[in-house]
Amino acid sequence: MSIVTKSIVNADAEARYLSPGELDRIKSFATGGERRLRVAQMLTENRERIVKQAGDQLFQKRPDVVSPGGNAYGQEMTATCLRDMDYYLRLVTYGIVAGDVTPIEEIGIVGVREMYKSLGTPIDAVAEGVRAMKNVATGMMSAEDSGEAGAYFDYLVGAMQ
Ligand SMILES: CCC1=C(C)/C(=C/C2=NC(=C\c3[nH]c(/C=C4\NC(=O)[C@H](C)[C@H]4CC)c(C)c3CCC(=O)O)/C(CCC(=O)O)=C2C)NC1=O
Repeated sequence: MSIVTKSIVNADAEARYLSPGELDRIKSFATGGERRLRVAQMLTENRERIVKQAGDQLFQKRPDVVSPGGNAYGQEMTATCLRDMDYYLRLVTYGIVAGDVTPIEEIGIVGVREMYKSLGTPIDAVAEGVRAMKNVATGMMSAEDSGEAGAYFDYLVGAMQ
């Protein structure tokens, strides 16, 4: 839910107008809108390159996951692993557009530990892959934009610890 929807739901539950504080937060959400959309667009346009380069970095750091017996061993499993990274990059763009981590949390974090455990996927290596995507993606951005985007990658990494 975006801050706009959330504020309206809260205010209406109490049958009141939006408070000055809520209007202030909505104002800064609106003011930052252009930047957030620019960042999300940039990530969307460069998704293949970001996932590919970050995947290379991950497999260099964690050769165990792509070695025999590793969870991402073999062409098909490696492709599935890169697909998961692409899923998380997509969720980051949702968070940036919404200005809120809730969509990332609801789609990609709730239950993720149990899911990866049952798949035999080392979640710390998934977090490493997200960290690599952050490095590749923010390396392509201005300092201001990378601050905006970095926070959402950091949220994911933190939630996977
Ligand atoms: C958008 C929300 C969403 C997420 C997050 C998601 C993840 C997800 N990853 C899966 C598998 C997988 N995920 C990985 C990923 C990896 N293995 C590693 O060692 C690496 C560390 C890592 C890549 C960074 C692999 C290899 C599989 C296949 C495992 C298997 O089939 O045994 C599966 C099992 C079903 C399938 O293969 O599609 C799901 C549901 N699905 C979703 O809908």
